[in-house]
Amino acid sequence: MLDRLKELQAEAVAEISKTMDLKQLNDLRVKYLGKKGPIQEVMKNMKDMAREGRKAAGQISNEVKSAISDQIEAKKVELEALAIAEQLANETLDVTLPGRQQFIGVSHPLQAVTNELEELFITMGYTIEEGPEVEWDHYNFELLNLPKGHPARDMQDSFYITEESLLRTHTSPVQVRVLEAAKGQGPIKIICPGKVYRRDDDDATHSHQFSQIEGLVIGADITMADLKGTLLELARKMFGEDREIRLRPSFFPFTEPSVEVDVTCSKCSGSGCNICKGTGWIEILGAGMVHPNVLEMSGFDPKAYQGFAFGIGAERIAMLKYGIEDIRNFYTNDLRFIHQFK
Ligand code: 2NL
Repeated sequence: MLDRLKELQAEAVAEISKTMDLKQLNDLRVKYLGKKGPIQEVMKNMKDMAREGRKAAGQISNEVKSAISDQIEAKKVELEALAIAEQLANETLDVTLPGRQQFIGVSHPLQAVTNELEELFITMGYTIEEGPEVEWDHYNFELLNLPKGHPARDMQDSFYITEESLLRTHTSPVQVRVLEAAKGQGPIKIICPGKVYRRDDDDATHSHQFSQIEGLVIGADITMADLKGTLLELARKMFGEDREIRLRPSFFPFTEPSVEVDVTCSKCSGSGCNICKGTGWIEILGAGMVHPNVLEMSGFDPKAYQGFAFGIGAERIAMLKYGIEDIRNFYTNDLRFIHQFK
């Protein structure tokens, strides 16, 4: 019987030393030391032995069991160390490899221009107002001194939806709605950014949808000097602190007098180049003193209140500021274009 135990021990040692994986090792533990293992089997026969012999045999069998168990433990430590070493080798990080470039979104150039202008006018005490893009003829034209039949509201130029509604052709109706809501009480200082629509054939400088930013100031003693000072701030913020502006007479149905505003060319500073076409001046927006008819129709007394208004094309400003030559670049969403304006 002792020989049989020694034999089992030798067998187990041989098998354990050969095994190379933890699962197999555990199977061997069950095989040799489990309740149905060969050692237990041998021990069952011990009950027939004499007392003295039984004691010695029990001792030996315990020694064999603990020798096998120690061997298994040692092997387990060895295999676990091997597994960790292998994992470390496989999962090595080369921290010197260059990283993958992460693309971060940027503001669309039109959004950037709008944000910059909003920021400037907020610092001057204006609030930002928005309104519907589908507008009543009443607000888009009628209350802006453009009665039915007026040449400037030609069906050719607008997207009508019904007889009385259309896609707004400017953001002025937002301002008219604010005037109306104020019920004849000033002051008012607002900026109205938004998309507007005109029936144009799209080309490098025309788009049937574009972005406008209009401003309106109403008060008891607002003059053209206030308009000029405000527009000078605007020009310097957008095109550089050393810019100058000039006002040329113009016409809009909703302002009287009306002006077109030029800024000194920031590329050649007046000496003449392709951008300013040799004149040294670039047109940036239209403006004027709010027409008394407009004030009156919206419930303001033109004897008590005056005001100025201006309209800026956001695309035009962005094109001049960033040297963009084709207005269609703003709408085709080519990321290579948009990512140039960080
Ligand atoms: C342009 C010209 C302009 C206005 C817009 C306006 C609004 C009200 C009353 C009077 Cl509620 N005027 N807006 C005034 C002058 C010019 O826009 O060429 N925009 C691109």
